[in-house]
Amino acid sequence: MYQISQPVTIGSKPSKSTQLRRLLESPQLEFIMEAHNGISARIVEEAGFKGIWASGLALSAQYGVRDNNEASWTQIVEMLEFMSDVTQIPILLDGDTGYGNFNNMRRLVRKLEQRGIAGVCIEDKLFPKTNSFINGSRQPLADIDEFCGKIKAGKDSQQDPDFSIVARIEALIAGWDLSEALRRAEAYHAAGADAILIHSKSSRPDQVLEFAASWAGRSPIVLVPTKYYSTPTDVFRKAGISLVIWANHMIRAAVASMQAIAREVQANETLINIEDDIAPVKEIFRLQGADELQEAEKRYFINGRHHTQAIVLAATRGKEFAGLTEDKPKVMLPLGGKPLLRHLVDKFKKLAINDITVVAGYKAQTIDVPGTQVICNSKYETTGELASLACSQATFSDDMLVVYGDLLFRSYILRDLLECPGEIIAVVDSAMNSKSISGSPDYAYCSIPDDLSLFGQDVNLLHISKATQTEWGQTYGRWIGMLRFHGEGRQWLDEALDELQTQPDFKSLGIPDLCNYLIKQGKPIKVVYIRGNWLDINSLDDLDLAFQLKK
Ligand code: SPV
Ligand code: MG
Repeated sequence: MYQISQPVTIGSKPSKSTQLRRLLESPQLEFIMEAHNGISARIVEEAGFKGIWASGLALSAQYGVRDNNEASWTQIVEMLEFMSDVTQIPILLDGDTGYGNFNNMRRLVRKLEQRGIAGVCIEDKLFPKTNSFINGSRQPLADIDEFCGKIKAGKDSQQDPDFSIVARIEALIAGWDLSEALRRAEAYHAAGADAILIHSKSSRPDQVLEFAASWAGRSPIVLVPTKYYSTPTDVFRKAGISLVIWANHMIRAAVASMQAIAREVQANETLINIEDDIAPVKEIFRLQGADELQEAEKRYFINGRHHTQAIVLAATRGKEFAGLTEDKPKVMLPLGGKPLLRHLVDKFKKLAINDITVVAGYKAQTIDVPGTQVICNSKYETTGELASLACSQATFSDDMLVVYGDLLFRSYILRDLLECPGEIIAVVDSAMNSKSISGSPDYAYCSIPDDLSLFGQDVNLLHISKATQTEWGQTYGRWIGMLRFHGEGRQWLDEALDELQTQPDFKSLGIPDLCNYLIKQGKPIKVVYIRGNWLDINSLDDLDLAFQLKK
């Protein structure tokens, strides 16, 4: 009886080669399933299989070529790399005849080990081979000694003691009898094969079961019941078989499905009939691991900039526009042929800010600006800006802008804000006589006035108020309705929102109240000064003015 090998582990999980060796040597019947590319390999793993059969037939078929070594061995190994990269379970390569003589076998084993492939199965036929089910009985077998040399060369080349070489006997396929199969098995076992695959094209399992009985457990036996598929699996179990390979069922499933879908769409020139029968695009993204990438993007730089999110507050109607906002909110008023919100979103996108959440309220369903995610503050009529912001709290990221939806500004303002250091940063316009003053401005009380320097001053926001005279002294500008929360600032924001939500006046609070609260809590809000070049749209006059800022 063969020995169960000692486990070799990488971290807490056994290496792929150890996993395969354990499957071969396990006392119970094990199964591996065919896969032929990265996505099918993932599907096989997710279904719960403990290993993958990288079938020569299926790999050739997915390239659209015949199972006659028409795909080069390097093309096979290249695909194996994709399969191995996306899975944790071992891959046993159907290595045909080893793609040449003993020397090609040595190189193959080294390359497979380098790519994390757990083992290779080689068959005792001649290169270039033909699939066993095509004129099998006419296929010449390899010379036994030559094939044994190939097995030895492979075993001598492997670096990892658990890499497995399975010797596949084609004697029954080629019309020889059981004694020839056993003679070969004995020789291959003596040459160092870790398991014997006995192949058969019979529709009944008698031949392979007879082989197994005669072999009497001298080494693990592997079967490929493609032709004798109706055999109850327990029969293999009782016969002491180690491993069953479901050898080509993923490619056949894919082909049947693709043929049906292609025919249907071609015939009816519509996707309506098939949409429910195919995997949603989302499922493809999931299998590709799109979520992991999104997480990684949050952790690492994108285009040289951290992942920045924009939250646009756009819940109000804009009553001052009377009939113009009868059927849509202010942010959807057209300016130069496109909605105000579109202008704002374009500004974000220009600076690679693509994660844009709009908090809507009044006529929320009319907010239709591609590239944004719309969240609704259903209580917009009775609540204020802070309640709207809280509606989007679940989406908060570690670098986020909070911006009023009726804001128009030149791009450099956003750029300056993104370049300004600080945990919380407010944009303050120091040009108090700016034409842009309309509505009721939010005056910013700051630690020092704008010195008009090109280089960033270190300025703290002390207070925001609609009043020009307060205990804070003099205002040095006007907060434009734009804030950035960064790093710890996001945490402060979360804490402040949680706390303020417990207060009875929460419904009526605006973003300036949030700023004042944070300042009171000792959280510094830095100021980036600008001089004009922005506008909040509060009247029809503002809309006219906006044309000048549009570009
Ligand atoms: C393969 O899957 O490519 C095999 C098994 O070699 S079979 O096609 O059944 O011969
Ligand atoms: Mg094959």
